[in-house]
Amino acid sequence: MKPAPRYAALAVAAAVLGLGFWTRGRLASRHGAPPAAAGGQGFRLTEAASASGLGYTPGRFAPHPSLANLAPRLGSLGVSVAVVDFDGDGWQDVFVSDPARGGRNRLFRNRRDGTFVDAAASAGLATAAGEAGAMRALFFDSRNAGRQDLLLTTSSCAVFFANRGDGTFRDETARSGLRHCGVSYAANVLDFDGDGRLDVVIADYFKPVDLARPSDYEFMPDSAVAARNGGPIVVYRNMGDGVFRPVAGNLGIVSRGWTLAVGAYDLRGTGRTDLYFATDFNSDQVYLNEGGGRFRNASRLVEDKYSRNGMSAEIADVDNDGRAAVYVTNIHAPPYALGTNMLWKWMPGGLFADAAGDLGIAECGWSWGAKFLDLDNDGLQDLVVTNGYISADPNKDYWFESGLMGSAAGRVMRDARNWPPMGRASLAGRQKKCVFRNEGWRFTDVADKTGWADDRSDGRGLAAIDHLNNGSLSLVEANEGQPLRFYRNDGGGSWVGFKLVGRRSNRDAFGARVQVRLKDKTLSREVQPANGFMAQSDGRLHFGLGREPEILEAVVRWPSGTEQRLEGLAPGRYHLVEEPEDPAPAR
Ligand SMILES: [Ca+2]
Ligand SMILES: [Ca+2]
Ligand SMILES: [Ca+2]
Repeated sequence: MKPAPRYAALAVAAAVLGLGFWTRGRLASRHGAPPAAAGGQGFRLTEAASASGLGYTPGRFAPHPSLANLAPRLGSLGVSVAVVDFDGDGWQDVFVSDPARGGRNRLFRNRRDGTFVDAAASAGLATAAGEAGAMRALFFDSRNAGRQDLLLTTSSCAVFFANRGDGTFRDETARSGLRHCGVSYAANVLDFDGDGRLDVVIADYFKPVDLARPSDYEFMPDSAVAARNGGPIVVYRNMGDGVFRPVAGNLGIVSRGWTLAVGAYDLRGTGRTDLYFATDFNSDQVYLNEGGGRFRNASRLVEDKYSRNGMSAEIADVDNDGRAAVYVTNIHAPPYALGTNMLWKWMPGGLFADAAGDLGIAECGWSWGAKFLDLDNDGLQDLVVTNGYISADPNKDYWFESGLMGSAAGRVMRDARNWPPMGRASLAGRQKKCVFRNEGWRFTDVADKTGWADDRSDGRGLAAIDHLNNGSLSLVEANEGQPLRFYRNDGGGSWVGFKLVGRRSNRDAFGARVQVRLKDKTLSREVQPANGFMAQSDGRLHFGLGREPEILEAVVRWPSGTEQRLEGLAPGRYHLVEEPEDPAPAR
């Protein structure tokens, strides 16, 4: 079993280094400050997919018949969800990929009345993946033109669709240079060289293999805990005008494969975007941005003996101290899998410390997507985690066979033909989701008091959306081969939001940070909507204001280094903030 002293050892190390290990919350509890509105009422979240026009059951990816023994597993990932305002009308829409080969994606257009209607066919995205299965969707403004383009990975090669600006898209895959071939569940963007153009990171899970027409069967991991035989991580530089090229030297990023999520965020307060790779069958990888296009491999700082199945990298300042932490989901299923979800925070002494256990968010079964968002607008970001792997016959499970192959490792494990047939067996199916309410010093799971209480889906991506532009964040949950779920948030409370438009920086403002100063605290968020697992959220920044709705000021730190102060901000609305054209001194 997992030894408890690890947290203690970290705490001691932190104390020795004088770091104050998550002191804000701890001091509050030690001094008896009452946690804000503890437990109790839960959130006002109602499942409303069908009622909202989001009723949709995506298909499953089916591998070649020669891989029938592993078909449930090889078809267990692929669905993704992306919130995007694709037609630029100021209302957030929802794209959902269909992993079935030759399947039809959905693009739910927001009808501005709480309902959606599918517009994928008229937009030209329904069959964007062609005969392949559609997987990770990533929308961004590749030309700084005010239009959201789509990078879509597939079971074969990625495709890139440019937004024409009239609600339709055209296939520019060949011209873009983004015809990346491989099975990729993970992709993100960052402007690594600070030229104002968003660059792309695509990370493959498997080594190059066509699961629909395999010529090589030795593509499974060769170890359950130290596999290095997966696919590459590739960084593509945006050359301008919608053209991308692989970066020479790949920023020094070494591929081990089996990446399931790319998290991007300024983890150290340097003003630069760092990269976190949630990694299956090994420990995670983290690369710190040293500026000038140089990244430092700091992966040894996030090693954990048991948590070797990183699925999602969701990043936020959860304790309102101005510094972000990376929440990585994992597999917690004793006695089979002893991993826990991690919350890695950069400490001033130059190490990452995990506080997931102390905060009560370490365990949520076989976890996939996770999302931080302030569901009740109390100024504290809450956390929703979805989970569950394969729900088939409830009386059969595949744990024994899975463990057997893991202990065999090596050549036996990596040859797909050696794996015992899964048949109708389940593996960690029908799990209860976690809705963690941030109490200020600890999180409490209130799923039972919400519409999530009965959700036993095979959950994958989780995306936040303010579909009514009223400051209440709802959630879309994509489930593998199962109906989409839409958790409508009918809560209220005071809030403020921002839509940032970069001028010298990338127009989407990826990497921009906003700090909102209130009387009793300062809230901090970064524009990074594509973190997490197989999901992209509303790209605007949303802040619940709690009981102190008076905003003293807000400070925007643009990726260009420009700082912009905003005063006299009214709560209860989104503010459009454009980056000043004239470079102002950073500070
Ligand atoms: Ca729209
Ligand atoms: Ca760039
Ligand atoms: Ca909250």
